[in-house]
Amino acid sequence: GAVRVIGAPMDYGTNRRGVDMGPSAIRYAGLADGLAEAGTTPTDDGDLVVARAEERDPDASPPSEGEAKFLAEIEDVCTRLEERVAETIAEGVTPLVLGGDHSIAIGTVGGAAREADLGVVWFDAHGDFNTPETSPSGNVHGMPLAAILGRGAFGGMEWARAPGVREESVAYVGLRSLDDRERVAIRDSEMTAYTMSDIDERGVNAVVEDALEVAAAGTDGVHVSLDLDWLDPKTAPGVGTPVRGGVSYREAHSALESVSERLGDSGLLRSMDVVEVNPILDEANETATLATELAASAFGRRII
Ligand code: DIR
Ligand code: MN
Ligand code: MN
Ligand code: MN
Repeated sequence: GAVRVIGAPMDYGTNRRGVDMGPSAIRYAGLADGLAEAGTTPTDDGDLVVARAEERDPDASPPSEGEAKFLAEIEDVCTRLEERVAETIAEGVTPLVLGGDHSIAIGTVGGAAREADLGVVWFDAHGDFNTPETSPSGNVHGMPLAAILGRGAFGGMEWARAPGVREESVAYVGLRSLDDRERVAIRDSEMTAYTMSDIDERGVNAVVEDALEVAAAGTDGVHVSLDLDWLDPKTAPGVGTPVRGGVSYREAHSALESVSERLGDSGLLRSMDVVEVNPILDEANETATLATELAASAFGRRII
């Protein structure tokens, strides 16, 4: 089918500069060829216009203790992204959004869930389930899933809620780093959380199949959110918040191949984002190359 690449070069949601260069690095690594080899017809929409952090008006969103940083700027970018994603899906095209930090998922999911019940599979070392109140960092890339599910309503993030996503249709894969209050919130939620221990015990394929089942059951389609720090930092060094003990190169490919096997034929892969690639911290564009290959696997590329 048709896939539209949309770049979201935003790094307001994280401490480390550099993920704003993710879309360029991922394209440079051969994304269009990979998607074509997967049998899709890719088009490229270019990048959303995002002011560099140094160029933004410092008075627009003054960073203060205990509050989410750059919230006004993030809302602006995500609102524009949501529009673009919704239009793309309305045209029968699957959006592939390139981050940028993980806060861009608010825009992608918002657009994909606009007129649909949407399941979500979140491949990440982190839970991204903080709110402006619980976050120890104030960085919005640690909050998008909570905000999508309406948990940020008391922290100025009500705009981020996507009513088309129900907690019981959300599954994590590969968790291994949670903040204390975030862990409690995830436990108390209706989401399904598969950790790295589950992958150790059952193997990545069994876990991913279950996660896809959770997200596909009773929904109109599934959003796949891939944070590159899901992988082990030895395999994906170009990320801002590496956590050791992640999945290997082969496990990651196998997981994303399961995505296309389970969702590809049925047309249930509604949208995808690939986030947190940081070219400044990368080694010779290795992580961007990996992001490219994993996206191609998710859209159906096979060895033979
Ligand atoms: C941490 C880190 N839990 C926070 N989160 C990250 O700042 O909320 N998410 N790195 O991707
Ligand atoms: Mn994340
Ligand atoms: Mn919205
Ligand atoms: Mn992460």
